[in-house]
Amino acid sequence: MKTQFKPAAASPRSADFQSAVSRISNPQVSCELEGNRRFNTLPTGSRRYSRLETCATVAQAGSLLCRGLAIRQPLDARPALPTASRQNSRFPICATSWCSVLLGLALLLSGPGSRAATTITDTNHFAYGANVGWIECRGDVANGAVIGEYICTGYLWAANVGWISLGSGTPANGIHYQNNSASDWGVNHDGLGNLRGYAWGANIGWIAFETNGAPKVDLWTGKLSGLVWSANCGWISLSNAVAHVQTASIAPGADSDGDGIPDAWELQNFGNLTTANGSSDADGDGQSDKNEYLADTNPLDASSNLRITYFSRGTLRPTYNVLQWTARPTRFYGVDYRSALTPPGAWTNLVTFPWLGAGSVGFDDFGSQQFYRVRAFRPLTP
Ligand SMILES: [Ca+2]
Ligand SMILES: [Ca+2]
Ligand SMILES: [Ca+2]
Repeated sequence: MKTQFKPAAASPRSADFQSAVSRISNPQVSCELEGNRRFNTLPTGSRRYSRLETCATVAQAGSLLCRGLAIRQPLDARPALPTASRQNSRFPICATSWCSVLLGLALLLSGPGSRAATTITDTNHFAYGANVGWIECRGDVANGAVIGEYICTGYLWAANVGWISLGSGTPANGIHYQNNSASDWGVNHDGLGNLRGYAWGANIGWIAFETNGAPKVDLWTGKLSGLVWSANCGWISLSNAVAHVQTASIAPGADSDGDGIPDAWELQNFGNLTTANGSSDADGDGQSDKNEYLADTNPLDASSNLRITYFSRGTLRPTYNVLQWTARPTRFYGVDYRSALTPPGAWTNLVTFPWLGAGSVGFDDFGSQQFYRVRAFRPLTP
């Protein structure tokens, strides 16, 4: 039985923010408050705890501390996907005129539908909220969280509060959720790793992915960090001392016409799905539209494309080379070399940079002749 409870008095912007973050980041702290129980690793027991009753007391006292021990329900005991029902909800920015409409119609959007398999790894997949316990970000795998290049979709699962949706997967403009209507809400990805927007849990209302909590995915490792905010449940951490959430890939999103370019990118750059195809070059700069997508360059600007812009040899010492190229902040880069311009000379990797937007490299080359190439690649490509 779930119990109605009021949202926590503390806000994400209060002076208690840092201390709240500290508590949530260390589950032991809250565990010690209840019967001196503690754990150092993820609990695997099958016990359940009446979290919402506990949370009610804590929330009314205006504290983010939770007095209960977070016990996650074993996966095989998960109930069926819920029908739409809402016990309680508070939208964090209800001053806006569309908010009440959003809350009402969102009831229709609460149940999972058919979705892509989760991108979350099977080794690191738990988030944690002091008031809600462990949150399984793989959901039931078939309906689990999907971290995409433009948007997130899929569902998280928490034994104490049920399913949490990251968005429908079909933003109105085909690119990003606008979070301004009942039919257009969800968590966006800005392409730099920052996750922003709103998730929805039928039992707990809106969950904000916003600047204070700074939820983010490391686009090299796939590790998520930061916190998200629920007015009813307080902070939920995506990584703490004993667990974190990690995505194995960044989903490119739907490609309705099958040309290898995601719909979102085509709509963002051309406003339609017909101008670009697998071989088109709209700006005539020699780089196909598909390659401009892969390098995140502007397909409508002939001066924007991936190319080597500078090479020098012998500046520091006779064998020292410097190579520079056009770089974008959303892409990783690697440099390869080989001694002959055409096969059978095979490309060998000189360096691959584990950070976004690298645009130059300096290195010694003792060979008499080398050819170099620069590759741009999308983060966490499946
Ligand atoms: Ca396409
Ligand atoms: Ca082009
Ligand atoms: Ca271009």
